[in-house]
Amino acid sequence: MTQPDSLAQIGVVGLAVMGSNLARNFARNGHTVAVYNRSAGKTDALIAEHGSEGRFIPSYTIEDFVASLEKPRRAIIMVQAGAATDAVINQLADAMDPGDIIIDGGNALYTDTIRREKEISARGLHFVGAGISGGEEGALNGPSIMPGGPAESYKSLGPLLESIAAKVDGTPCVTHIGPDGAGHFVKMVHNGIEYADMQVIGEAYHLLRYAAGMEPAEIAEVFREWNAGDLDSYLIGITAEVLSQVDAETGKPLIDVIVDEAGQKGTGRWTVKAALDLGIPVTGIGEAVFARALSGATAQRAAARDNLPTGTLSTLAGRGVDREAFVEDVRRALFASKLVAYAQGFDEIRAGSDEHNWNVDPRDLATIWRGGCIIRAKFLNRIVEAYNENPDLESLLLDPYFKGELGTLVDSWRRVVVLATELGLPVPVFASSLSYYDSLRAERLPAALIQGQRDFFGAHTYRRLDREGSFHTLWSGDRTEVRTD
Ligand code: NBP
Repeated sequence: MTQPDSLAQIGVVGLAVMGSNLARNFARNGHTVAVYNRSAGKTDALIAEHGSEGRFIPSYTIEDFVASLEKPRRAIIMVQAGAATDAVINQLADAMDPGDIIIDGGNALYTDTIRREKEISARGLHFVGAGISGGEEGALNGPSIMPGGPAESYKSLGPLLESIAAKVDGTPCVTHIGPDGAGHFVKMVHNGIEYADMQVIGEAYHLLRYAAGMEPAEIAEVFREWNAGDLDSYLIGITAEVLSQVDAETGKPLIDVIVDEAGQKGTGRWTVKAALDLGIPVTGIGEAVFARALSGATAQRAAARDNLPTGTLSTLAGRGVDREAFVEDVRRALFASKLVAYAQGFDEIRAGSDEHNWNVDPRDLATIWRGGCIIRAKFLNRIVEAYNENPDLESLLLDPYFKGELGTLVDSWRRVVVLATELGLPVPVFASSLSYYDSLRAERLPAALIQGQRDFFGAHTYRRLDREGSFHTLWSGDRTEVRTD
């Protein structure tokens, strides 16, 4: 179908920081971009400040916006998640024709995306829930994009998204993830992993600062060194930057003037809630979410500070620990805990994919997370290799490479958790990840006792190691065993 040159290949609705940067990214990559925002001010500001970066078609009504798009129309919504997104979807759907594609690039809850896809496809339109990671910088210079929705829409949308996505070794950090809510589910778990990754870095910093007594600038150097090895990642890199920063007003390290209460917008919490429903232990992500919640429990923390008994505490010197060796132990504990968080996140993605028949390929995720997104890291290449070698890997931890790594990390990991405990320093993700690891490899778990207790008070029955069937002991009778199935 021939169409006037003046029409736009893609449109963006919502021109706050994410939407305007995404629109600029499309324009800089040679596409004509239709732009619309509920209030005219943001549209005018985008055109006034960045109109020279490419071809933009500004509109001031949703109808004009839709009319400025070539067919099949492709419009990306970048507005506040929730009710605002629903409102814009409906306005677009009313103005569009069958076959057009509505893309929600916001941080939607995947169950909302599943619902929206049903509603929109019933109207003959395509709906794509696309997770976009990388914050405002990524939106402008190359994000990692996780589109769900019908595979058919990716044919029309994919090349456009590939042109603006981050590239690693020439491969764009975008691919079709799976139907309906798959893209937003995967983005949600990405954010959950990000929570755990940030928390383990925080725990490492805390130990170097308060166990080893190092200054922020020294610790920044340690993180710079770590960033040249296995831990090479965006988050380790920005940690060194934050720790090097000096507050202009007080001359103190910036970290020492920042209030120690971590905010959260909800995607970590969603990851844990979804994991609970799927029955997948994402202990690292869970502890990271709880650690943020605890940091914000200001009244409780104030009441407990200097008030709760500590027991006998030790120091690094008191334990005869060499500082240099300790720093290396902390690096290894960080890496091991990070491996657990990723393994758990990939477990959740597999479970979500199975539950919803999405057929998500874990290799795709590790590939598109190598660039553009917040958890981009060198070791994602290893995850791709692990799943290439064995797509049905029971756990990432069981991949021969990671298993070998864990062999070199585990003694340090144990020493760090013991030391932190003896020094009274909290390491919730280091410790819970180690417990997860020990639970996973244990010959026996206390779950047998729990089954006994459940049978005692609720006749919930148990299975036996030595024969098939379900059994119940007549606890309040003569305590003989009966078969119940
Ligand atoms: P915000 O989440 O701050 O949303 C502001 C935008 O939503 C404005 O364009 C605003 O229009 C529009 N809007 C609202 Br609020 N209610 C509306 C309604 N009823 N109808 C139409 N438009 C409405 O913007 P953002 O920080 O750029 O994020 C956009 C999306 O991207 C969100 O879903 C966010 O979760 C997601 N995201 C953000 C980041 C990030 O780093 N910030 C990263 C990844 C994903 P107005 O100008 O008329 O008020």
